Amino acid sequence: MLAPAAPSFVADDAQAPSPEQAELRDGLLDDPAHIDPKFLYDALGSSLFTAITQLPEYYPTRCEAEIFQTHGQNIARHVGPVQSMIDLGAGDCVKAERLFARVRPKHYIPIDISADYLQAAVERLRLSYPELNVTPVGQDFSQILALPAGVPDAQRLFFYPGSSIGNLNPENALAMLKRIRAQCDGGGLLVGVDRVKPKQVLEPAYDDALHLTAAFNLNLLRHVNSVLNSDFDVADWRHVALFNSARSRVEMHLEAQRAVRVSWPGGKREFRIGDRIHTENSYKFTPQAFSDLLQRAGFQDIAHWSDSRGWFSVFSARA
Ligand code: AVJ
Repeated sequence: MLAPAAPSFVADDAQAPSPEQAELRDGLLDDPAHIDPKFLYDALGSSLFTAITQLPEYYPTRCEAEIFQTHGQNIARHVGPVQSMIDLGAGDCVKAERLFARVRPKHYIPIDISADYLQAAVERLRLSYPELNVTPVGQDFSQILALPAGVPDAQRLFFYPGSSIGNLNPENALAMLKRIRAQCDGGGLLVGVDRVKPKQVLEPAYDDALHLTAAFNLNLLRHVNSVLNSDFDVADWRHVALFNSARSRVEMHLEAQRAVRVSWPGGKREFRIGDRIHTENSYKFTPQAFSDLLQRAGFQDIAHWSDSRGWFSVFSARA
């Protein structure tokens, strides 16, 4: 028989932090402070991101949709037959759904860190596609080392749209591409990549007139409070987005509007006015640079298609 659970005399703040809490605490104590962009995506953050994709300034989603509209047939031909489609950062699953008619997967494995948001999307999909085997995984896909049991290991297509790969620094992007290739089993990768362009186009996309991106960035502090039991006051912070051309990335930060003290069980940090917490990088590529990255990861048979303005590209590559 199991021993009855010990009564919990231990105060909350004396308990060992979870891996997520430890990660947040370490980032907050770093100089400069940083928080991983995955913390942008609680349920509200995922809804805000979906709203962002509809903003006139946020061009990537529309450019990518245009590419699939215009070049869908050629893309599907390059991809070839697909048994299972693995959707990295699936969100509302709408992008994958638009490809089902062309790619015709038998299994669909959407992976997204926002598990509740994903579940709602999957319920919709199951009604519309009763023949499709849908196996959702509510996890951060950068942490996933093995796919769920039952995913056929032939003709796998990894679908990595929306330029999410841009969140990773070049070293981590290469490592991620190598890991994807190792799991492809003769299949391939379809990945969306945002391109280098003037900062007059890039910066408004990450600092829109309606301030939805500001809300998206600031909401991260609410999510952090709920995970870390910290006491961030959203009103103390302001959204900053800028194009760092030397590093070819748009950066998002949260900047203290006054002197701020933030506490959590077992720790605290003081910020001066103007201090920043780095919350996201969104790397921009030239087609040549991204081709090189795919090649270094071991992919071959690399093709890409672009929108009419050359702002965004979709790459297809074989393992
Ligand atoms: C979902 C990572 C592709 O980098 O453009 C949108 C996230 N951040 N606005 C991006 C985001 C601010 C987005 N990705």
